[in-house]
Amino acid sequence: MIVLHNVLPHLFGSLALIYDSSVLFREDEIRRIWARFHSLNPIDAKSARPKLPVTTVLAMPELANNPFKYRIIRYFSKSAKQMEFLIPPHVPSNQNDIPAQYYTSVIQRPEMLQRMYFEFDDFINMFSVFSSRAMLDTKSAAAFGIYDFTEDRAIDVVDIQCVIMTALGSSFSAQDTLHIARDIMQVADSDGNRQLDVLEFARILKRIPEFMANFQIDFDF
Ligand SMILES: [Ca+2]
Repeated sequence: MIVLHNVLPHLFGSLALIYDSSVLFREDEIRRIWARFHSLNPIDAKSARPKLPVTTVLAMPELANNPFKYRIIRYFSKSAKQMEFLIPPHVPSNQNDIPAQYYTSVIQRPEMLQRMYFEFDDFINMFSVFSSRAMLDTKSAAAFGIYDFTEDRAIDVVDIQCVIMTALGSSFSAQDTLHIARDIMQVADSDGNRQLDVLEFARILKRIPEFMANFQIDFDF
């Protein structure tokens, strides 16, 4: 690990000031990630804050076939996070009606996608969290944010239904996913309040050895 503040200003000018030594990558790796970012033709490429449209990020080969790609861009793009109206206007009252298609369709509206972009710190943060070097706590915090489809900072049965339907597509009916989600919640919900906070969620992930390997994307750089 190197102290990036000493090195990067010479490479990338003021942009570098937004990084700190907690970034997992070496200097040469950051240069290559920077080159990858620019190879994707960001808007305002010569400015201090070039921006990649999220449609470009979604089309990256590493993400294009990932069923969670809309949740991933929502989690990592600062501009997307600022768009509060992305949050579904209401949770359907009947849980059998839902779920994943409802939530992802809100995010996928073209007029919303057009207003979201990745700056380089969003981009490298995504590379970092999905890297094999990231710590469990980092990955579990990101997984919590990505899987919290309803964006109320709790994982409940609806979120778990959304995760199942997003991961598995239409192989299960909404009714089936509801049963599965309730079973999972029954096991995972240690305090019985029918939802998981970030700490309960992290405790569960610690008991799942496959999580670290599964929550990994090998971005090319
Ligand atoms: Ca939630």
